[in-house]
Amino acid sequence: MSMGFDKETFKKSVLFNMKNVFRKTVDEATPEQMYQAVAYAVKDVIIDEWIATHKEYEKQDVKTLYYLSMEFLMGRALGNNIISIMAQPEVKEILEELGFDLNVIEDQEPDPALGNGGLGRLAACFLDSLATLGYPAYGCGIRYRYGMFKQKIEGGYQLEVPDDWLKNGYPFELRRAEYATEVKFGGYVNTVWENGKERFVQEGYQSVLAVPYDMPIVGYGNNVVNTLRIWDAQAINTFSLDSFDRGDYQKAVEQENLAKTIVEVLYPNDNHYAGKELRLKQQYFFISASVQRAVMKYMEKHDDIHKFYEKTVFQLNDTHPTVAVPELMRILLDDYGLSWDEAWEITTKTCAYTNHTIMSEALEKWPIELFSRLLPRIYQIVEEINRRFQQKITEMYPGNQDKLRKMSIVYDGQVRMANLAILGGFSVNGVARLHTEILKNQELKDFYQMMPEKFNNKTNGITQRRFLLHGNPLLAQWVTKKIGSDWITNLPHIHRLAIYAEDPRCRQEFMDIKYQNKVRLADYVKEHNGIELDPRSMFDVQVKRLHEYKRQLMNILHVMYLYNQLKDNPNLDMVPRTFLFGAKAAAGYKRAKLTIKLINAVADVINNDRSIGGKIKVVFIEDYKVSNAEIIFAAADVSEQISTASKEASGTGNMKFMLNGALTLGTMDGANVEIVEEVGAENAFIFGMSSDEVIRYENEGGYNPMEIFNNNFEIRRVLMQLINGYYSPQDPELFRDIYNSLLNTKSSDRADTYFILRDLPSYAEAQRRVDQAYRDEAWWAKAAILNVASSGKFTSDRTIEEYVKDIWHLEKVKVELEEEA
Ligand code: RUG
Repeated sequence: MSMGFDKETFKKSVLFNMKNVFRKTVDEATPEQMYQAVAYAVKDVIIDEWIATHKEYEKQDVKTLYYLSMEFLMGRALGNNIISIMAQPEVKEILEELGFDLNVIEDQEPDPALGNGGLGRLAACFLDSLATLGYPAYGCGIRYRYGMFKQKIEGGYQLEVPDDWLKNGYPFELRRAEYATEVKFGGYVNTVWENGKERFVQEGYQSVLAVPYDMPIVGYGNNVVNTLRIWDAQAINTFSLDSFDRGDYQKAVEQENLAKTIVEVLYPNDNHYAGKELRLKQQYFFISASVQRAVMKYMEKHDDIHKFYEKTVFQLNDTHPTVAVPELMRILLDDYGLSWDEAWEITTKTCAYTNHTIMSEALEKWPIELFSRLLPRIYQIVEEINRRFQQKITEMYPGNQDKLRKMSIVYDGQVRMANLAILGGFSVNGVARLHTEILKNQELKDFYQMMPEKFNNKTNGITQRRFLLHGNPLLAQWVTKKIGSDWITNLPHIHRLAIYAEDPRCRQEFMDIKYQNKVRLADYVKEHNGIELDPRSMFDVQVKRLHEYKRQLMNILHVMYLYNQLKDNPNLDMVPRTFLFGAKAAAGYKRAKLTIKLINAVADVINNDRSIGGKIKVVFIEDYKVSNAEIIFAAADVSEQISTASKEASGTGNMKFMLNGALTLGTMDGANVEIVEEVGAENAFIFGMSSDEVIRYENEGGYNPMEIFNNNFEIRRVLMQLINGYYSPQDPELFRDIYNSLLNTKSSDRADTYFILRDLPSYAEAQRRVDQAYRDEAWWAKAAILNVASSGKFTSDRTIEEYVKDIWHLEKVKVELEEEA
């Protein structure tokens, strides 16, 4: 139990909140009101630790990490915070005494879904690990009024429903009006002469007030509470008659509108750059506010801005926060009057960049016209950075136009954010070993050749505290019973489980837990989707964002193939299997949305066909999000990680499945490579082309899916079913686009861009191995336990320690709470 926690005080605090916030007694309260009352009581406990942590940071004058990210996919806070203050049994008891069930109360909390997928969830796991390890850090982001949309499935189609997560207020946040900061857009740059020096001033601009809201990030059992600071926008001049009189009416209205729209909504694109002006406004908005605040905070305690980097590090989570580079330059040049060289040295010693993708469609390239109009002074600085860099390229590679073309920051009418991020910082990292190698040898080869010392790998990780301790309590208790609780803060200790993989009784216990978790998921799906699942069937799961490169299409094509086999031979000997899908598609991504429709259409046909004796079931779980993900991982037997090799930078879902004892069915892509290395290829099912093969085909051509279509009857039959109305009798043409994407060069640059048909036979073969293996329950249980036991490397605690050692150079801080008098 946490030092600051006292059961009686806590109970009183819940009752007090109920009375003061809702004017109710406990027996009149709804579960939602109870959730709020408990959440405020938890915040009460946390707040002392939060204050103590920041006091300690100030006292020790620590170096601080600012993790700059457009996305933080936090998931619910209440359950996690109760676990972190180590008061779960007590809070559960108190609630029972008051007639409530903690699970039901936790379910009242909206998922703060300020992120799309892996990138935002990684940021959330990192914050958890930073606090648990005791490192001084802020997460800096945007307080989107609407987070990731809620997904409804109607008639098999995805519908997007706004996520009004702040509707009832959010108990854990604190508004910090005292740190509000002005952010300027547009206008023009004027030059003024001051003391014989040229100074640049932005004039005629519009501005908004960035107002921070702080959320506590509670370390596990160590009294450390860090901060996620998300910025809201407010109009600076609220509309007034005064301004009307002065003729500023138009401007006042515009500023009001700007503030309203800027934080309105999270762009729901994962791994895709849409080039929208509002998105660039969002980026500059939260970056300018965060960087200004970081400089101000530093200057409150120090007098020499030249040493800023000794106390501050900015980690850029992908290119989205890259304007931090020219923004810091602007502050140093214009506000502190530093020379270019001084400012550049400080900036490049402060910033570091993480690359999360090689997908070219995700590369941010802003048109100069837009960039310079919105951020005139920032653009001037970017131009100067570019001019100096081009000079350096020319010196190093005289006459080499190719280098200039590839490496310039401003080129061909565009500002290339990745190039700016690489040049503007001291570190560039990929997120899994394979991914970093591809960056060095392919995508960023020219930069690697010029500045090899910047490049490093940091294989992603996940927090075991959310994805095992909180998400899978039965397995967590079992693990603790076997090996003690060290794994909670030291996941590699989980390796001690390996010996239990040999013990038949332990195997049985493990499978019983898996079964109970499958029942829990079945209950969830029944309640939320109205579909019955058979927990005795094998649960084969693919949950992640919907994207062509992730190849949900290959999965469903294989289900169609399997169904044909069963129709040909109803006595086919196969283990009953439930294929579960969960995925949101970006609202504008037509083919992804059509794939969701296809999955649901196939589900409709198969689930209603009694002739196959329930051997296959297909289920699309609506609204995949962090809170139901925890339930899904715990219940999975098979983890589908089937991206086209080279395309998934790392993946982190793969790690969450492994930690929960699912076996990976996957390609040699992203972190799958390292997962297989840890657990052994014999305890996973690997198939498909290697990344080298994929890259070779991409560079040299030579893949013709038509050949597969012509020569493989089974595949041809499946593809024909896409266009003969087999799954869409009302509209046989419905899936034509998917058919075309696989076979018809006209519909995309290259038919079957993601090598789905090419990998399908090898995938089907791997699926047959899965089927065979599952029949041997003892073997399966052993392999599953070994997966759990081998997951130690994939804790985000390890990832954070590596960032600290190689990039951030932070010191651990201990926080002691003063005993209350
Ligand atoms: O697609 C990548 C995942 O492979 C990776 O695990 C995750 C965290 O590093 O980031 C995902 N990602 C990449 N999300 N957006 C991007 C590009 O902006």
